[in-house]
Amino acid sequence: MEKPDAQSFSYSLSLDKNGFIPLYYQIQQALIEKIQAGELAVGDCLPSEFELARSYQVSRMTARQALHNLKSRGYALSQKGRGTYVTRPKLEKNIMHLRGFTEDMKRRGMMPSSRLLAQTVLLAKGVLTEQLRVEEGSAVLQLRRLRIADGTPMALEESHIPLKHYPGLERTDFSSESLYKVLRDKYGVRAAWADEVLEASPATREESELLSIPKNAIMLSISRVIMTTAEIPIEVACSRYCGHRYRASIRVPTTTIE
Ligand code: 16G
Repeated sequence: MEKPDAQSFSYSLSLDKNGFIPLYYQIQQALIEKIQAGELAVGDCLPSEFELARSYQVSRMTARQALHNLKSRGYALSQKGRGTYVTRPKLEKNIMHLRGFTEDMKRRGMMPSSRLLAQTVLLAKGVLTEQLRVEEGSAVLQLRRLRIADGTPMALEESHIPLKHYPGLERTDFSSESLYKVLRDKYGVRAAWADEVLEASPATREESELLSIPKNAIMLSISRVIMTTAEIPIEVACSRYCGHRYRASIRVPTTTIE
């Protein structure tokens, strides 16, 4: 089937201008339906604010709101010189689950892979010794990986793992192996809990190049220390996800309502 481009596409859907549903919402939903039906594919250009306003006979502010909502829901991204184009809807990461990237992607039916940027043995110092609860100078494996799903770069991850508890781990080929699978299968380690900090910050130049996103695009950063049931730190990590590809979710357990 031939795919229409933004210019030739017919945006002639008639809006219900007298009903209760806001016009921007009707436009936004019409565009989402076209994306979900495959009429607009990932990478396709969306009509500009001006084009939308003209086709639907609405104000530019209404058109802007529709495009803004598509972007914040992860269906589109704007880039200088390229306009607004369709992206994959955001993946929702349940931060209550201590799943590794490989397992998480497989459960979503996606094919995980990694590009290994660094795999080095460091000698622990400073704050790392406190986080990993090891002595100064203790050997620590440092991993930097670009995490990819179905060929799309999703995140940049840096992990530090104390080799004192996992001797020989540094000889694993982490361009193809899952860290959590190796720790579980070879060392019998299971994660019990983690302390996590979530933060938003702009992408650095290196990140924007590696993740193919605009410079300064918003990143969702999750830093964590993950522990065993015996309270031994397994990993100190920082995962930097593309903000337009990920969002975090959590189920808040019952507590006293105050
Ligand atoms: C997740 C972890 C990361 C860990 C990786 C292991 C978060 C925020 N980060 O991405 O710390 O290193 O999984 O993945 O959950 P792997 O088992 O595929 O190597």
